[in-house]
Amino acid sequence: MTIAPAGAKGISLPTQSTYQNRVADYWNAEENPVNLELGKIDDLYHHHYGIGDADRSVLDEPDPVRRQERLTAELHRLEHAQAELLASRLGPLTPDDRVFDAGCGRGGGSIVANLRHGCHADGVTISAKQAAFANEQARARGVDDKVRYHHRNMLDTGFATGGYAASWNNESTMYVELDLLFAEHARLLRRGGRYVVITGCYNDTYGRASREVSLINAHYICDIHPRSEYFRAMARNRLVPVHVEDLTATALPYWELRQEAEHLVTGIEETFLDAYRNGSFQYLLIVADRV
Ligand code: SAH
Ligand code: GPP
Ligand code: MG
Repeated sequence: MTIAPAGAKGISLPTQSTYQNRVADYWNAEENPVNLELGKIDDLYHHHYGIGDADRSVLDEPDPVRRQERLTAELHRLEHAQAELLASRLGPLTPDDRVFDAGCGRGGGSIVANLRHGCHADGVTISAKQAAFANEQARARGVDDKVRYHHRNMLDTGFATGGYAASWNNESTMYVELDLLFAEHARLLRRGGRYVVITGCYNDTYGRASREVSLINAHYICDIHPRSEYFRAMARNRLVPVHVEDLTATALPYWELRQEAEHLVTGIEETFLDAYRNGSFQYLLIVADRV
């Protein structure tokens, strides 16, 4: 890997790949109402999908403005439920503990972890704009002493070895090579630390990546891994699963409702529904111990 000098202190950082530059461009430019309008509700900005049963009665709301508001709020509730599920799996944590949020987006996940556990959090995103936005949110909430966001590569964070009690990826593994990613988590986690991932993966029993999986890859500029690769790469990197859950069925109501939200749709909704329904794509939770 080429090493480029990184400024006055003479620290060397690995050069970001052309692919990673394109991913950063996507997230620096991203302003979808489905993310910003939901986040505005309670200043928890999520870039993941939702889980659980949807209250579809919002669709029957007669007042058109109120209908939009209720749809937005219901989608946010489902996304928030996913963030809570992940945070609930981070294990017992104390306010002195530190957690690592790999691919943190606009920062909602780290805030949810801090609210639940009182812990310190370091979020990392390849987008400078997201890191600045998330730090501003932490400041506004008054938690910037404990929750910090960094414009860095999650494969090479520069954070302290063994300094973390828990770490996670919430819908951010499809941007990186899993061996490199899990090696960095294993380095950062202390022994007995907890790693959690929620991700979309392609289903090995279907065969290779389906048309729908390829369309999702093109839409987000990502590269969805097969399910099997998660377990192989974890085993190679001292991460031992303690809990695995197929969230596919519980992920469907979110997409069915989102498809009805004309003020929020991005055009990828039908593809997700097809991908889940034809069995080529799965929504997965894996909880692992760092041994
Ligand atoms: N986990 C967040 C955001 C998921 S969106 C949430 O649940 O809300 C995917 C995120 O991965 C984006 O923030 C993007 O910037 C980040 N990302 C992609 N590749 C990355 C890399 N190599 N290093 C750090 N962040 C990366
Ligand atoms: C983030 O959500 C989307 C991803 C990280 C990429 C792909 C995820 C998979 C599970 C395949 P977002 O909230 O930014 O997306 P949207 O704008 O569609 O809501
Ligand atoms: Mg979204």
